[in-house]
Amino acid sequence: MSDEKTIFKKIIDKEIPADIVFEDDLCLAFRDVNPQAPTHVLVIPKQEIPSVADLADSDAALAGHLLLVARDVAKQLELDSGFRLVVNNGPGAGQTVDHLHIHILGGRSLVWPPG
Ligand code: DGP
Repeated sequence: MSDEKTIFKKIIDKEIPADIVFEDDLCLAFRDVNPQAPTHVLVIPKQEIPSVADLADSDAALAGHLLLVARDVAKQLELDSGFRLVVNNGPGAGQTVDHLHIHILGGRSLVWPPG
């Protein structure tokens, strides 16, 4: 991993602003700057883990926590008719920020399969 802070680490450290919808000791959820749906939120761990592929077995509780926070944020934002969780892993999957994040997408109908 490069020594340079990722943009998400700068958001965690409050060096750059973000529209935060949820925060606790372990994670942060904020609105995506380039929304792909009427509601598009990212859930990220405060711990610097670059991607799903970098999760350790010992991160199991944290990984589960992120999923439960995504559930709670979807409820908080009233995505009652449905929402999608997406985790891009690696450049081939379109990951552009090397800090693990779960996309929450909702507020429109979502087609399958995704692109
Ligand atoms: P991915 O392609 O899965 O790595 O998604 C990264 C997302 O991060 C992308 O949808 C745009 C979003 N993003 C990038 N920079 C910023 C930023 O500075 N602020 C916010 N809120 N979102 C950002």
